[in-house]
Parts: sequence; C-alpha cells; structure tokens
Amino acid sequence: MRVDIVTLFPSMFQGPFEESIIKRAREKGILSIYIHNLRQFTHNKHRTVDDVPFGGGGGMVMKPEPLFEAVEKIKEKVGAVRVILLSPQGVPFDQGKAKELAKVKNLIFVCGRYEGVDERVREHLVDEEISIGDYVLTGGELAAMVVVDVVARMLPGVLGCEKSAKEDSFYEGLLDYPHYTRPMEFRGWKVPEVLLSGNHQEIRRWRRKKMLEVTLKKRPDLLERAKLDQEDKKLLSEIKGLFDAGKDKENRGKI
Ligand code: 4FV
Repeated sequence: MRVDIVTLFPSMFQGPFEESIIKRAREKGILSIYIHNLRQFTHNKHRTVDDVPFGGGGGMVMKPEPLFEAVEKIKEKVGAVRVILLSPQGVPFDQGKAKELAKVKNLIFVCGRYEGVDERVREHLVDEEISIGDYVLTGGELAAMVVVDVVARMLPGVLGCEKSAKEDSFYEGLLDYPHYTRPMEFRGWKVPEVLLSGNHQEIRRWRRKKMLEVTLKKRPDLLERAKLDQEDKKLLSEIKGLFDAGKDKENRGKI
C-alpha cells in the first residue's frame, strides 16, 4: 500500500510512523508513506494556503488551489488513488472502514487546518471524508495518523506471527477477552484456572464467553451489530441469566 499525506505540518508525522509495527511494515516494503508539505504547492511570496471566509465570520479557510495542485501532482505520479479528507463531517471511522481501506492500493490523506477546507475541495477533489470522532481537532494530522495506524495493522504480513488481525477486538465486532501473563499470582490476584489448564477447547470457550460478557457490560450497542453464531447466543443467554440474577440480588439488597 502507498500512502501520501498532504499537510501544513510534515514534522508532526516524524514520530508515529518511525517506530515498531509501522516502521517494520515500511522496512518490509508492505507500506510506503510519503509526506507532502502543502506550502510546496503555492507560488506567491507568502506561500499562502488560507484566506478569510466569504460571508465573514471568524477564522480562516484553506484555499482550493494548493490542495488541488498537491493532489493532482501526486495522482500524476501514483495513478489510481482514493483521496480522503479527514473532517468531523466524515463517515465515523471504525474497524470495518479500516478493513475496507486495507484493500485499496493507494491512499491520499488531506489534512485540514483552520476552520476547514473550501467546499469545492470537498465537492470536486475528495472521494470520501472520514471522521475519527465527534470532537474538533486542531488539524486533520492526528486523524490521518490514527487511520493509517489502524489500516496498516490490517495489511497482510504487518502483524507478525504473534497476532493476526483476525483475533482483534472489533474484528468480529466484539470487545477483546481479558489477557493475562506471568506471574501466575500477583499481590494475591490469581490468573483464572482455565487459562492454566492447557485445555484449548475450554480456553477458547472461556475467551468467547468473556468477549460477550465484556461487550454486554461495556458496549451493549456493539452486540446488536455483532455476527453471533449459535454457541455465542447460548453463551449470551447464560451470561444474561447471570446478569439478571446478579441484578435481582442487588435489587433485593436495596429493599
Ligand atoms: C477531525 C475529526 C477534525 C476540523 C477543523 C481540523 C478538524 C480543523 N478530522 N476527525 N474529528 N478536524 O476535528 O477527522 O481543520
């Protein structure tokens, strides 16, 4: 996969893409990342990339010309590419969107600043908009980093043998099961026996049950969308039974 990022702050990308998994993915040639300074695509003395909003109001708006020139220059070099604008108006980013983007060969990310980009950029230059959350960032750079990080993990060969993305939280729309490592007992807190049993059938069942339990407790909204098989539904009814019993006991306690 090739990723091109258009930004006013190229140096922001120094840290995140030069460590650990992303660094190795670049070294293995699975992922190549190119950072472009938007000012390179201006031609006046002040290298202007923004201007006052028509119709008045505070803040500045990013001009269309530098952004169009930047993206079109990259397209000349890269060919077929999907252009993504990071903005609060975008489609909420999630693992499903990441899985979809991981299948795309070339991506260009446009990082907004100030009040945002001129609307003609959104209408005529961008293929899709993505939002990483319902809050306002100072710029699209952090959002681009988040999206590239999540998508990179989904690329075949990026996650070594230690883990496959298939085991991820959210891969099947559920939260992850609890993880334990040595010591077996820490400050009197023990690791669940089943994980020490070597009985992989039992361990798989326990982990599945925990994924359902944790998701029911922390993100019941995800359960509606999750793909659950018969065994899951059976486990879930057991869990709900326990939950309700627990609630009743709790309520009885209150009386
Ligand atoms: C954002 C988000 C975001 C809006 C104005 C940058 C800022 C400024 N991007 N998900 N939430 N962008 O807040 O992606 O230009």
